Amino acid sequence: MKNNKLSQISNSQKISDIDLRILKDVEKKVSWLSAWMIHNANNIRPSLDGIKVGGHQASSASIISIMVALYFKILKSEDRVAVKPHAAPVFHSIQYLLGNQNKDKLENFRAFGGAQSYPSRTKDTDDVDYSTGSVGLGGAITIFGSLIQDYVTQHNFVSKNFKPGKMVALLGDAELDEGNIYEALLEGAKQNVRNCWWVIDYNRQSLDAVVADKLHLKIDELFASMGWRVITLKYGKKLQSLSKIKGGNKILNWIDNCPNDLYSALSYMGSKGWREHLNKDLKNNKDAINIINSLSDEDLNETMSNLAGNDVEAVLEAFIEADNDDIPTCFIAYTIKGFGLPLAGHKDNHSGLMNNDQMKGYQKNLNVKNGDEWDYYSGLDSSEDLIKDFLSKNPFYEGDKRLFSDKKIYIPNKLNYKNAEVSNTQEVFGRILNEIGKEDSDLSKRIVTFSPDVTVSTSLGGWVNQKQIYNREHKEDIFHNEKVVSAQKWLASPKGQHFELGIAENNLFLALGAAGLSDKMFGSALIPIGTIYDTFISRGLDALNYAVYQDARFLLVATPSGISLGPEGGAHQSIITPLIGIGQPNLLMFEPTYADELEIILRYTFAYMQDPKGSSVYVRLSTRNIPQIKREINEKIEEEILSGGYWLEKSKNKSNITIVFSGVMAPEVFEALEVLKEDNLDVSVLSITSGDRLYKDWKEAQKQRSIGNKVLSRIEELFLDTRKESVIVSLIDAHSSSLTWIGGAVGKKTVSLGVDEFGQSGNLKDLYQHYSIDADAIVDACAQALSN
Ligand SMILES: Cc1ncc(C[n+]2csc(CCOP(=O)(O)OP(=O)(O)O)c2C)c(N)n1
Ligand SMILES: [Mg+2]
Repeated sequence: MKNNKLSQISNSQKISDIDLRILKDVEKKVSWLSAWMIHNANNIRPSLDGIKVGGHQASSASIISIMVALYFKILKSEDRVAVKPHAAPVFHSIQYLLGNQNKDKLENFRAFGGAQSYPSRTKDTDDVDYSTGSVGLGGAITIFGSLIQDYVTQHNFVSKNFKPGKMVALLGDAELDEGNIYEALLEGAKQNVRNCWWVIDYNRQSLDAVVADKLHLKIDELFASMGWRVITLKYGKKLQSLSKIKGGNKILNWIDNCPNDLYSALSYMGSKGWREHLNKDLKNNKDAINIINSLSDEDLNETMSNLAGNDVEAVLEAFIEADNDDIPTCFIAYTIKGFGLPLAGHKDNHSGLMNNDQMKGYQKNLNVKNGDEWDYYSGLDSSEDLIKDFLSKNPFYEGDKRLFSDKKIYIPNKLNYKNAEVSNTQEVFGRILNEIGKEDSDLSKRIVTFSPDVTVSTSLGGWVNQKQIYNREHKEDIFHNEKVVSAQKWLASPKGQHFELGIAENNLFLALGAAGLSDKMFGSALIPIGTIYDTFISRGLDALNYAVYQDARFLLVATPSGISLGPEGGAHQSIITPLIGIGQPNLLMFEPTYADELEIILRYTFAYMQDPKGSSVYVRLSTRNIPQIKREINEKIEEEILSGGYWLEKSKNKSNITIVFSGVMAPEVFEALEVLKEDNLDVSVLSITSGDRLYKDWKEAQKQRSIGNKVLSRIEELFLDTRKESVIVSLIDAHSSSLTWIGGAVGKKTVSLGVDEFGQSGNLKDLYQHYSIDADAIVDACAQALSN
């Protein structure tokens, strides 16, 4: 508890007594409902499987005053909040009082279809702004939410009456252990983030432990060095008043010097513990001892546990005072985990639950009548009318709904680019974007790109030269002005359309998540595109997971990929990413082979991202140049390419071997085909543009068949053109299992080729030979598949 900084709050703006009385009632009600919701789920709702339900009574109790002050007095409808995951019960209770959550959902907290364990934008129905659950991510996305808010405002994409809001993160103190927090803070500092509040529930406890002493000093310094205002809320009103009594400061000093674990333990033990320690440690100070002796057990306990973060009046005053500007602000609010509950301060309280007797005692203390557990007013001091009136004036739900939408961005029937006889998909992606950049179209204006320091090496350079880098302030390109020759013109301005991020893949996905919600958050549709090296998707995977979990819509362009990046390899070769493409919900993956496929896929993606039934899209590209095929693209071919797989080569007779491949392996497939044809084998080649889509389609077909609908999936349909006893050889520059499932889907013996070990540097010939994905390996695999 060592901290020499006193709370910064002043009493300049008073809250009316009546408002305060009602707020304390609301606080009481939220405390009760959060604890009861969890108790009901664990002890009253019948259990069918004996599995622990859980919920976090202590984490919830810790942050109630903070959330009540925010939601009932401070937040306005334009503000957006990321609530710490374990405060979901508090959030749901608040929404219940505000009429956005129903009793049924609360009774079914953590049950199927009920209120979610952790606030979920997509699964909850009570107005969650940002989904949280993986600690650190919820807080961090608010920084990017704020940057995107500035972006759409400065680009005039918002309606005339749009008001910028605060992006508020409510964080547990242990969330600050997550590295992504600092990546986000640094990016925010670079981009001059504003309108962002982080409120840290500083209960000095994580899941397992009590945190190190003096941590707040580090937090203080860190935020200050990032340009944030830091406001420490330490003493509640009762403790603040001690400073005015003789001897009171001695008690405050004692608290300042009390180690975190002792303070927590005494909060748990109550008055007896406090008295014993204070009497011993302050025995030489008569005034302090007089104060201690003058307090009843209850008053002593209340006073000593009166930290500002658990005192609605103290937090409110601080929020009101900081609410007059757009400076990013971190509030370090001292709290007690489990405040007001028998679990308070106990080091094991994270997953602790009150037992039946404790709950009964708690109910009695709060005057909630038996049978009135879900009642809005039972046990409160203020009248029903007064509370109703207070709730009806809530500034958060004043005026229109907080749900926005925007009209769709028009996507043309063709994207222009110049193809060459030999080319690679990454380069073509760059060319397509460059051409879009030249247009004065809606699409050209609404695309916003992001890259974590791989802009040029993922071929976004041309686009950025035209569209400039986005920054709130205008910044000249000094190299350009000084006439230093460079292909890049890196001018930054508020009109720019590219976010040049530092090398932090978490930030890329947080930014894409925030931008991909722009239509719903700000009523401004965007087409966010992020570029990344394919292998580094894993680096930000959890942030990607959360971005798509909240149904943010964006295009992820991952390139280069696989061992096909050749000499540049080392540890840059991606192996498992197609499996991520298949396994990750809400993310449709494509891996095109040819330039014309990529054009079709991008065009489709821009529309699919905007389709309510669509999702985000991931395209895996390559820098490997391969000969292109000349063909007229018509609607049928387009459809086939987008279906996930199509016949690139079909044997005269029904085939007895099908080579199934994805991406850049086409030249090896054709080389092997020539050899196999010499043996008079009937071989067909199936190009898989999206194993992910084919797999999903197959699963859907199974579901339909299970309810009696006679349907065939695309992959099953395709294989009708093969012989019954035919075999499959699959090939991909990625883990061999990526395409193996096809054998199971169509009931055919399959030999899978791919890269199952870490990559190596080398030329493609050596590498393909070493990993057995060259033409010889394909021919061998065919022989093997046919042999037994
Ligand atoms: C990324 C991630 N790792 C681990 C967890 C498991 N976990 C849940 S809560 C928690 C500790 C949280 O402590 P703190 O943030 O201080 O919250 P509070 O004390 O307010 O409960 C941990 C480790 C998680 N939710 N997310
Ligand atoms: Mg904590």
